[in-house]
This record gives sequence, C-alpha cells and structure tokens, in this order.
Amino acid sequence: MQTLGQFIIEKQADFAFAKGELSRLLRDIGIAAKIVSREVNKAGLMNIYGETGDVNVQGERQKGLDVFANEHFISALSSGGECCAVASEEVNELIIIPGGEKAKYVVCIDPLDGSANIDVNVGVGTIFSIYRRLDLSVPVGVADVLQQGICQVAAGYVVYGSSTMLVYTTGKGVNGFTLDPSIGEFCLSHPGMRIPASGSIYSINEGNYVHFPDGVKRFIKFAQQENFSSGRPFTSRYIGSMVADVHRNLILGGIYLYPSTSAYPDGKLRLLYECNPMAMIIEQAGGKASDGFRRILEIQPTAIHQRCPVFCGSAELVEKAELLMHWHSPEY
Ligand code: P6P
Repeated sequence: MQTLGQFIIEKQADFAFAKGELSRLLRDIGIAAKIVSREVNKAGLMNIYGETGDVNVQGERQKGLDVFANEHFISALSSGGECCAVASEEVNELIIIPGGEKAKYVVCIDPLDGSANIDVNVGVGTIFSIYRRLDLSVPVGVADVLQQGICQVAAGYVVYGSSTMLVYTTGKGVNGFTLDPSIGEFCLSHPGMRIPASGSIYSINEGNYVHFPDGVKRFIKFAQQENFSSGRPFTSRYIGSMVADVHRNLILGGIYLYPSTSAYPDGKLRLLYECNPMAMIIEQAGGKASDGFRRILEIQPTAIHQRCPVFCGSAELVEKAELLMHWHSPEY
C-alpha cells in the first residue's frame, strides 16, 4: 500500500523543474490533517466541543475545533517553509507567514468546513487550494490569493467521516488516501478517482426552496420526476457539510447545489477556499462546477471571503441545472 509521502515523491517527477517545494507543502498539509483527525475523532472526550463564544469573520459561531484546526494548519504551513501567506476562513485578513519571504506558494483554506455538525458527530472536512505566488520580487499580498481557480497548482480536501480521507489533485487527475490510524499514514486507497457522468443524487438545502431562483426550482422538479437512466426520481441526500456531500457524489455520481437564497444572495459558499478547490477536483475527475452560468474556475476573485453560488458534480446533471437556470433568459 503506497503512502501519501511515497506517492507525492513519485508524482513529483511529473513536474519538470520540480524542486520538491510543492511536495513538501502537500506533506505539511497531510501532517496537519492527521493531527486534526485525531482531535475530531475524540472531540466528545475533550472539552473541545461546543462554542468558543466568538464568531469568525463570517459572523458564524466558532467551535473549539474550528480554532484548533485553524491553528494547526497555519502552524504546519508556517513551519514547513514552503508557504508565504494563508487566506483562512477563520481569519479576516491575509496571514503573512513570518520568514516566508522566499516561499513560492500561497494557500487558501477552510480549516474545518461544516463545523456546525461537530457536536452531533456528523462528517466535517478541511478544504485547501494552492497557488504559485505571482511575483517573488515583491512582497506577497492579497493579489496572490485573488487568482482565478484555473491558476491553482493543487487543490484538495480532507473528509473526517467513518474514516479520514485526503483527496487531492495537482492537475493530473484525482487520488484519494485513507488514514490508517494503526500506522499514522495516509495510504492510497482510491487511485484515479472519476465522477460518474450522471447520477441520481441531489444535495441541496430544500428548506430554502421558496427563495431559490426559478431555475433551481425547475431542477428540483426535474429531479423529483425522473432520472436520466432509470426513470425513477432522484434521491435527496444533504449532510450540511460540503466536503461530505461532494465526496459522496464524487464516488456515486450526483450534484451539490448551493444557489443564491434570501439569506445568501450571492450564495453561501466561499469562492477561494470552498468553491475553487472543489471545482478543480470535480473537473479533474471529469465533472463540472459552475455558479449556474459561469465556470467556477474562471470567476475572477475580488475579495478573500467572497461568496458564489455553486452547482458541482456529474457533468450531465450540472449541464441540466445550467440549462434550467438559463431558461427564459434572453439568449435561450
Ligand atoms: P446550510 C457549512 O457551513 C457549509 O459551508 C457547507 O459545508 C454546507 O454544505 C453548507 O454550509 C450548509 O449550509 O445553510 O444548508 O446549513
């Protein structure tokens, strides 16, 4: 069984002129993921459950594990020496890594996505996105993380579920690694992951139905009436944790949707550290990711914590949702 470290080194050869910096950065993330996994899996036994009483930049109540995960990923990225700045869901401003002046990479990260699920023991995850710094001759700044998603050099997630898995891509396909706690290593368990072209699972919070755009209402009506292949209605599966929902759909086929709602007119999910990395992974696995009209990876970011609607998963389902979103629009 190949470990994450062995795999990263072996694949490093795929990159001409690779000097190992990206490999080391990916290994640093893997180390932090093991530490967070250990705590997530015993959160109930520590006084790390519950809320800190603070709110993050999103105005969301912070959980003990949110802060723990944020601190450990930033620490791993800082000590590894390959990252010069971090945009984190938990921190308002761009974090400049002391001593990182010569580091080539910047990282956007949601240290613990879906953390509202922690206290009820439901799957949560980490999502990360890696860019090459724009210009090593000038100090790193916000412009280095406000790059289009197509410029990502790597993207991945960790899903802390029935087992802990790390899934990532460097633009040459998607590979999944399962943590073997007995040896403390991520082991290659899902080589060459591909999302089915279609599927019969849709993941959306239908509690927001009345506020959905008409195109989304039309898609839900379609899903409740027929399936491309079986003619049966779709299955609705919504965990409330993007990483868990997208990971299931990556394996089984399906679509995850978080459209605009009254509470989130621009969508709830954040472009830099949720939509872009998940879009890169889904596209690399043969799927699609859009905001209903545009390819997620081509959206030009303008702010670290900006949000966007997201429709991602099996290509045929995303295309169907886009078609229904365009219906009655001028060009259709
Ligand atoms: P709602 C978690 O807070 C998250 O960012 C995603 O992981 C998840 O899919 C979504 O928000 C859940 O939001 O509004 O359905 O509770």
